Amino acid sequence: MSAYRTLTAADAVDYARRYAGLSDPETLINAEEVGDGNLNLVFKILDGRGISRVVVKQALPYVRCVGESWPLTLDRARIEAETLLVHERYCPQHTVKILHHDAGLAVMIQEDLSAMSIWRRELLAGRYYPQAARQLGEYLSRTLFYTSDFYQHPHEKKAEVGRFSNPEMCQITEDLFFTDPYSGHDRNSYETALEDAVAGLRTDPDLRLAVAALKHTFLTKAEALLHGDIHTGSIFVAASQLKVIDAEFGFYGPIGFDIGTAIGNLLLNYCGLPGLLGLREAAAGREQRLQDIRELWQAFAEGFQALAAENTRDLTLAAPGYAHRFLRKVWTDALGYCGTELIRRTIGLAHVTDLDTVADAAMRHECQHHALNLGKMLILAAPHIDDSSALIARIRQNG
Ligand code: SR1
Ligand code: MG
Repeated sequence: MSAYRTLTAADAVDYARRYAGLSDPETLINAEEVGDGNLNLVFKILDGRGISRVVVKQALPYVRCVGESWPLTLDRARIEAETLLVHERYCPQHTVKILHHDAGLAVMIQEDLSAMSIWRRELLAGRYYPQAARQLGEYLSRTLFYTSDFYQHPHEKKAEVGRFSNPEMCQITEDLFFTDPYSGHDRNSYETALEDAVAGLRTDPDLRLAVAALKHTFLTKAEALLHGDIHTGSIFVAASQLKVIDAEFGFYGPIGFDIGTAIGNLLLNYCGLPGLLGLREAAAGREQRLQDIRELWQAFAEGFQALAAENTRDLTLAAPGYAHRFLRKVWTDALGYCGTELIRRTIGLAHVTDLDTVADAAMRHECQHHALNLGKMLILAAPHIDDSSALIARIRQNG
């Protein structure tokens, strides 16, 4: 294990030459820093023809989008690499390949995905990938089933909960999802036009109670090894392919959190589309998002149930009908977490381009209000929304 130092572009090239396992390492000559997320350095490593061959990703010892005033654990790089390796074991078709990692340097080398596109960017441009939601549902069913108590031996599961203990990253989620938006934290960020709506979040006792329950579940329910931050900016898509990256928030938590975050990001796009594409153009995209949500849940739930029927190793959990009953609770949890993702991405520290890049201010505020109302409705009504058809009906009623 190496001692930590921040890599320069030249270091990153040298590192990739040594550790990427390429048959022609000497052809790597250049690095381009392309990190546009909130936390890390990301270098594409290019050969002499300017073709990106691998990606070197390094965690910085602080939150990149805030600066050195917010220090952050480097152990997140180990957690990210190890989470992706576990997820790759169970779902290689939809998980980025980790070629090498070093916990001391907080660095990993990943396969290059330049032939694919970030899903969020495609959704923003109104480009549709009809297979993507089903593939994401498959990724979620496989990674979450095989790391759950349905499959893992209780001793292994408990050891894995320890290996993936991720307190600093979980605290970011605990604060940004469940505390800041409902308590007027300085980190929140929104325009004055939203002030009344934001004040309403702080003063709604039923909402505060429902969010408290969601946070409590997040803190205590170690159901499976989650991705922990599965938004459309962490997913690459192509015509027939989908790959998930960026699992530094991985930990053993409630399965509904991953499902809800994923659905929440599809809904953020649903809310932003009229502002991004215009009302007429947005209509088709919105129908696609609703279809995506239906298919994501269906692929996840059917996949999980099929795996449970075939592969449940715990005799008690194998009781006929139990997996079905368990998934009902996952669905309710997911709707609540989906609501918290909509709200925190609209008024909290970390926003999404689906809403923020709407150029016309009045339209942007309308899209943002829509996201807040939808988020609130989902948090409050989650226990009364029985299935994806009922969810879609509620979304349509909400505007
Ligand atoms: C301080 S990190 C802010 C956000 O960026 C990441 O992508 C996560 O979504 C986190 O909540
Ligand atoms: Mg991320």
